[in-house]
Amino acid sequence: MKLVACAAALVAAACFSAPAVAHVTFERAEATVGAPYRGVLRVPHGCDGQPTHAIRVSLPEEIVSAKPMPKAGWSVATTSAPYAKAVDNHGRTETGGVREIVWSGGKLEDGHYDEFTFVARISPHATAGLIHARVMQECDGAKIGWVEIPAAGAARPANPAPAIRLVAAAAAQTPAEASYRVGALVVTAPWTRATPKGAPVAGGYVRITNTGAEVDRLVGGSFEGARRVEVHEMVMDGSVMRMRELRAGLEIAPGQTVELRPGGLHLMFMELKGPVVTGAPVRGRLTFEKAGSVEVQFAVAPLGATTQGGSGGHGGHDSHGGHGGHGGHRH
Ligand SMILES: [Cu+2]
Repeated sequence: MKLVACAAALVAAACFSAPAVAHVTFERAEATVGAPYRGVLRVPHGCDGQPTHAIRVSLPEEIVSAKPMPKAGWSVATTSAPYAKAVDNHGRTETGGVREIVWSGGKLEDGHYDEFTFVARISPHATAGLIHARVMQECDGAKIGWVEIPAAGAARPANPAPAIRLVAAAAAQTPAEASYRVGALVVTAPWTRATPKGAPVAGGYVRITNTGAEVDRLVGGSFEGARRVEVHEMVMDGSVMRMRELRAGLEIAPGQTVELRPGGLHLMFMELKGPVVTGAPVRGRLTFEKAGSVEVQFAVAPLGATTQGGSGGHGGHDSHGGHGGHGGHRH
């Protein structure tokens, strides 16, 4: 296609003198990598006084899973092409999708304003920074190409392509694993999960590796906001899984890593004074028979999470195995 960017002298003059608001721009100029994005293109005027009959948008590779919103009085058409990199869309792999959207056949008077909308997602492969969608505005016998992408540090061009600033998703998805050392023991990623209001207990999870030559035992600890801490195991009682206190502590043999996790061995924080809140780490302590005691911080995953990363928050994956939730635990 031949782009006629401000071809007529009159149009060029208009373009150079036009304030920023008179450009075709996105209503939302910021988006998050991997997140949904609603693109609303604002068209504030025609071309050289002529009414607009078509808006043609070329999407950059960072914008995926796009769907145009139909518009009364306009027909909408799309052109699809493969993506440079396939993306996952709710469990389905998409290898390609809409790359160009054209609204045409309508009439937007030069003195009027209108919006052209699509929904999409920002590719998880995208990196933070500016991206641009090239837009062709087509009128009777004239066109404006909103296609110019400014070089870094350069002045704003006469006909800038609408830009979106991509920001990285919060890095909180997979928190770095905390690690503590006490004697020959390495204590990794202590965590717990948020409790409902009024819950009397919470479970604590952690990995413990014995790098020494002697057996040690986890015998207890402390948890800010709980009266005491017990070490529990899960045992079968007939066909029902129940938890039981390990009064002699939990053995950690030399060279062994023991994992405390939901549905298995765990710490039990007894007689909570208040709810445990997602994202607000809680200070505590783990106590071992030989190595002594170590101060730790328990990360707090959402209610019902089955891993520290917080997956399983949708429910259904919880491997409580008849546990009935810690709230129903009797002592
Ligand atoms: Cu328990």
